[in-house]
Amino acid sequence: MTTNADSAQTAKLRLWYREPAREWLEALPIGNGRLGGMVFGGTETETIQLNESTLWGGGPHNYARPDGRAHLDEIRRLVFAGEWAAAQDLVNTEFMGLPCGQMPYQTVGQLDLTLPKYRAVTKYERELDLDTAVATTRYTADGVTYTRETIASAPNQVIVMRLTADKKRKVSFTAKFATPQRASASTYGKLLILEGISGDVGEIPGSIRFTALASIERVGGTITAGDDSITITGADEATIVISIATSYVNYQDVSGDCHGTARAVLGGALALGYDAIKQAHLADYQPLFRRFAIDLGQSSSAERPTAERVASFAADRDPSLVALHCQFGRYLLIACSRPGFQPATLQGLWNDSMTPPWGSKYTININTEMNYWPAGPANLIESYFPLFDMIDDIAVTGSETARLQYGARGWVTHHNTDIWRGTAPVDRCFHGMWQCGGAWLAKSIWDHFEITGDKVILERNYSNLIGAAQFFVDSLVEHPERGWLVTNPANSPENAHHRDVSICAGPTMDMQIIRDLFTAAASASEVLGRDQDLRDQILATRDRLAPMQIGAQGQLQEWLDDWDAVAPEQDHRHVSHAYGLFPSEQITRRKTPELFEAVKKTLLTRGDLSTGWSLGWKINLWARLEDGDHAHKLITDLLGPERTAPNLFDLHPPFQIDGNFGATNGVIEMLLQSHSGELHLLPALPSTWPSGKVTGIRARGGFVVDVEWAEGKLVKAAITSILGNTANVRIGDSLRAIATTPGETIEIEG
Ligand code: FUC
Repeated sequence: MTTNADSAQTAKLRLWYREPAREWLEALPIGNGRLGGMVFGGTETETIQLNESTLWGGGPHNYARPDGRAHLDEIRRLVFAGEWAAAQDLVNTEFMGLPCGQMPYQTVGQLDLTLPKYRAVTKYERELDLDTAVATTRYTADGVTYTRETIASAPNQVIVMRLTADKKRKVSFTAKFATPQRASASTYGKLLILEGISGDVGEIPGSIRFTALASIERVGGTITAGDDSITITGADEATIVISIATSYVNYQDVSGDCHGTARAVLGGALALGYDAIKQAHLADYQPLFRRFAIDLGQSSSAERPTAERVASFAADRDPSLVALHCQFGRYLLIACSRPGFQPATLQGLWNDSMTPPWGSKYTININTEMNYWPAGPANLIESYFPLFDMIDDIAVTGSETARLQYGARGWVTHHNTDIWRGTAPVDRCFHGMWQCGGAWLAKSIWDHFEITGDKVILERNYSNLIGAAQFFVDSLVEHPERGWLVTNPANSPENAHHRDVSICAGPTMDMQIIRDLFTAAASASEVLGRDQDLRDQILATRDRLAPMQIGAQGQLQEWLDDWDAVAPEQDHRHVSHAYGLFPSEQITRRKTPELFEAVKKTLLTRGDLSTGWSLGWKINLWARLEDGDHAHKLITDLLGPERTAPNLFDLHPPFQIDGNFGATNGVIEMLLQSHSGELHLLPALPSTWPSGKVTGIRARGGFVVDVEWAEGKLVKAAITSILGNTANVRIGDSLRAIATTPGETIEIEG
């Protein structure tokens, strides 16, 4: 077995269409971690909608509520007394951030090309090749075949479109920027220039300046520049090189030289030319993408255009669409989470609006964490780095919030953050009064270590992990009747336990997340030989957390009290307390069989159908329940046109990228699980994928795993050990411990 995809398979790894995109959710995404483009591929006009990851509304701002601490004791008293409406009112008036909403990620605008009017267009096709990360549009018009290739280059930090024709002097167009931002467009020689400043948000003025440049290069023909447009006529070929920069330096500093940076980056790219930029792009991208390959079997539908395959997925159950969708998630993660830049937002990197849904921010009571679920298993571990950089910032702003609002050391972040690194509770108490956002993010530092064993990275992030734990050591309160240590005020994300109130103390998910955080922080302190006293304190505090409880219906209780049967929304999209089953391993089939049955009961009561990300989570949950057919049923719910756009973007609706990433990981979780110290091969194989092969899954404990199966049974597996740990390999009920040395590959026959 090889860890590289074979070419026969990668040839089919593309999204493709027989018509240009009429709307944004039909356009094809490209990205280099900082610049994003949505390519429409028209024949009369071409549009690339453009993003730069640091272009956000508003300006540097600290949202912490300076006098929040003064009201905390009374809020806590009301919560423990069961006076939820009063507690919620008090949080809304005295404890929410200032202002109590955060600021949105915004579009740069778009580059539009007006093309000649052709009499007849035939043989139209556009595609996004996932193996090369090149978007191509090709058609024949009036006897000439035109080709446009567009790439977002990470090494050169530009978006480049090359336009060619199979006859000389046939490339003609007029190019122009358009934007909803406050901006001005101009030209300078062969350069289109767009300069502007990001949007105001309430009282907070837009403060991020940006410069977008498009240099129009041509071979042959003529060029003429207007005030804000450039026209190429009768060229043999043309290349448009787009460079965009903003003045964002960090969450406190927006004084960067966007014009100088955009020009310098453009100059570097122009010196290379298209062929060299493309070669560097492939040399950079392909080693990342090709670390992992997946073949779940073929069907005749595989030859059809992508949107048709989505439309008929429920009938076809085409396994190759599942594999494509899984790989598309990996493509998107490479495109929107590159070291040195911003983490993936609710829309990754792609947003055409000034006021996108939920601000296209970071919702951290599930959505941002879900974005990073595949980072390890899908073998893109460096995708975590932008998240770790963001944690560096919110550990600082969050320590201010911890001090001012809770009188606690360490740091806290509630259910959202933005580019200004807001950490106070925002929106309404019902949604925002949740203390565990930073805790869940900090846990990813340990997830990275469990996959890689990399102590240097652990050391770099250690103080953030330990600081997240310190906050809860200081701020948990004793439950007056039960004696457990609990969060208060809290909510079980966004779910009402009684009509219109979510506020409570110690919901199950909080306890699970904090238990994981404490375990991670204590383990990290042990691995690095630091902070023994604090470690002892963390572990002693962990032992006093409220336990998971089974309620009257045999379900896993969502709250400390057994309110599940009276909660108004029985099918609520958040399945927060199932965190213990996935992503956590606090509930497993073999270690905690009663809780395992209880969480299954909870999921059955909640039902399957929900928003895209909720389905993405449930695929992983049913994989952990080792029920492959149920997990596949959820894939079917997700991959139909109601939850998957023609361009395979996940629909909440509207578009929200978490469901893409959740599903990518869910498919992997069906084929290999690594938790509880085991490598479990084919834990949840559905009957629809009788034969297949996956290569390059990264597993906890430091392994890379390839698995091949036929007739629903393991044929062989290859486990490469990176760290030399013992591989405890589970196949069904059998468990085998295999000693390994670093670099060794062990082969297992079915
Ligand atoms: C959470 C979810 C919503 C949505 C939003 C961005 O608040 O409850 O469904 O995904 O995040």
